[in-house]
Amino acid sequence: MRTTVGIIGAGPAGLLLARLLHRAGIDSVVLESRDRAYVERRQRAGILEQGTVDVLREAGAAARMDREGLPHDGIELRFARRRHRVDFPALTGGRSVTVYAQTEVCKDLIALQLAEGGPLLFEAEALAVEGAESENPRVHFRHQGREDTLHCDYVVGCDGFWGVARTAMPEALSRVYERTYPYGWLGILADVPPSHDELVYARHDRGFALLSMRSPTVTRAYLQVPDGTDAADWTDDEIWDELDRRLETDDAWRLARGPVTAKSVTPMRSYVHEPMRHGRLFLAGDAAHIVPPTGAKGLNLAVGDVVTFARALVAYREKGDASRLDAYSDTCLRRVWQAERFSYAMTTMLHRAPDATPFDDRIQLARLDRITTARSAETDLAESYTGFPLD
Ligand code: RFL
Ligand code: PHB
Repeated sequence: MRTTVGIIGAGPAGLLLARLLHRAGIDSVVLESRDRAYVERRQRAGILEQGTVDVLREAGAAARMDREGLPHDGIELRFARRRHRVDFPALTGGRSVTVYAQTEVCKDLIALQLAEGGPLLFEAEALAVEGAESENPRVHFRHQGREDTLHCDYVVGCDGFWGVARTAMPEALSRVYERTYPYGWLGILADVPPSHDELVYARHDRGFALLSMRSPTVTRAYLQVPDGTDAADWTDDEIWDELDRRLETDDAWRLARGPVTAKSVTPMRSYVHEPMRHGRLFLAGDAAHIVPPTGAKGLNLAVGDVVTFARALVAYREKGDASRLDAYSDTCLRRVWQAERFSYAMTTMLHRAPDATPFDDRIQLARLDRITTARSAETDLAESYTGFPLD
């Protein structure tokens, strides 16, 4: 099998890249180790930055998002039983975000790819990438019990944190920057209308809580839990009771409860692999970097990487200008580190570490107080949350 761009992984990064290349007249093949139903059901991100929304529109992949996505002009910070709304458009000159689940973005892109694009092979597991330094890198893969080789001009590893592409980077060149956190998120989906019309990020002495949504009738919520927690250890009533405590306010606000339809625990980490390119092998999305979910940045970073790659490849093919391909890693990493900074800041401001001291608590409250009283601090949050420009 032969193609111009071999794409490993059909998460948001791989699927959007295939779509962008198809629109630019460049052929690709996507290899995905899981089956279609699994990829379409995996519960993950929920917030699309303005730039991500714009890219999906340009890619002709926004019809359902424009109908069903929920535009949000702010978030609420909750701490010390107080509520503070951060008004995005007022602070950023009109920018906002959209609530539209990653599952739906993936379903839309898969349907378009199968109808209009190049091959998208499910249950096709990449085993190894070879020849990154040569003119024709190769991906060895297994599909329907048979081993095969995909010959490419470029390989883009969009295969997530546990993928195979990153392992093809020479160890001597690789640098890893990493931090794990001593807590995770217990996430639920519930059949009940969200209790607030915007997302609520809460700092509480018992730990962080987030109230989000998937639609006007479905609530998504998260609780900070100790590392190693099993979702089955929490009954539905215990989850609602704990959300109630951590989201409490001094006013008449009340949390509505409903049947919990899904429950899972996510560990938290910050991780960056540098460089993001070696020869003709490029890494994009979670394959190269992970952020803790508190800043809602992971999916948006994945989108940024593949937009940068697609634009660079088009510039090279149309104008013979290789400078953007050469700069791929540096261009992406500048944005990645801004997202790492913001996600780390949000995480450490809102979560309570198991060894937190009264001093740490006071510093967290002072940081929140600063955001609610200094326009410069609030603007920094609003600009970071709604997203950095794509190059
Ligand atoms: P993905 O989505 O992990 O996709 C990688 C794909 O590669 C496949 N794969 C392979 N295929 C072939 N051969 C192999 N050897 C392979 N190895 C792996 C996998 O099956 C998979 O289909 O990576 P991608 O595309 O880079 O996308 C990244 C995003 O999924 C991720 O960053 C976000 O979900 C993070 N995230 C959030 N991001 C946001 O922007 N906003 C949010 O609000 C947000 N909330 C979240 C999140 C992630 C969460 N979890 C569960 C980690 C909330 C949570 C709870
Ligand atoms: C979500 O709705 O899944 C979600 C929203 C905001 C975050 C993380 C996750 O920061």
